[in-house]
Amino acid sequence: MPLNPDQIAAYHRDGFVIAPGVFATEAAALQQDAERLMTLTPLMDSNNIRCRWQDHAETGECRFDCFDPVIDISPVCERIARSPLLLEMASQLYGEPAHLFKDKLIFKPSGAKGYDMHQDFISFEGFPESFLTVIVAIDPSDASSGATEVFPGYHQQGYLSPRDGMYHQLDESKVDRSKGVTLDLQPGDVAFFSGFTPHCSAPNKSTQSRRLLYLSYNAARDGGDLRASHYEFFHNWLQERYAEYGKTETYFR
Ligand SMILES: O=C(O)CCC(=O)C(=O)O
Repeated sequence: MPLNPDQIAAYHRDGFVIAPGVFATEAAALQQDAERLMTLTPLMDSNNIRCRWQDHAETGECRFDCFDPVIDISPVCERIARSPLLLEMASQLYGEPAHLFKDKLIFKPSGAKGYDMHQDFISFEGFPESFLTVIVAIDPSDASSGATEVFPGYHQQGYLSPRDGMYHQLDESKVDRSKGVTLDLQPGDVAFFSGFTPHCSAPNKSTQSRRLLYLSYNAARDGGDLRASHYEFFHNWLQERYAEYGKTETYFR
């Protein structure tokens, strides 16, 4: 079930496209494995740079939010991330082979804050311009559960923040908020969006977690298989950023 020509054209025009039901038969296995991942409490340590944390939108309580990477601790996520079908779909968007670059599972528990406006591209040396992300929905994702909201067409302008090797939120004045499209997804649906597509998300106001698997790819022309070198660079970079705030005991496990 690869992408059809209309979906490929929509991706290039809008910077995103939804493909419903691609992993409908894997959704239950994904949900089960996401439950198991939440039992890996020894990994959930604020010094473990595999973990990301997010505040509760109302109480301010800081809670576990994300494993990045995830495929090395989840066989189901790895099977999907490296599935010939997903690689073929990403290749269709590139017009050449695609390589897995990055993988994370965002749990977004009930009440978790959203994400500010940003583009996923980050100007690390050698970071692929062809970076694109595939969301594989594990739970229903909609406006009430804090779905990702994308802003069509802006990807054509490229990176809209300084190329200084740092992470930047996107200056809100660069994006018309009224143009946002909520990625309404059911378990097993997938959405593709460009690394240059501005996006954000609202808090999860539902009573359930909103779990999404985020898989990012690059085109072969951008350096081939960069996943291992990306994580090596990214982990060093993260540890340097933490150290700037006096957090020097970090590790990856
Ligand atoms: O999961 C969300 O709510 C948004 C995540 C996101 O934008 C990101 O990880 O780049």
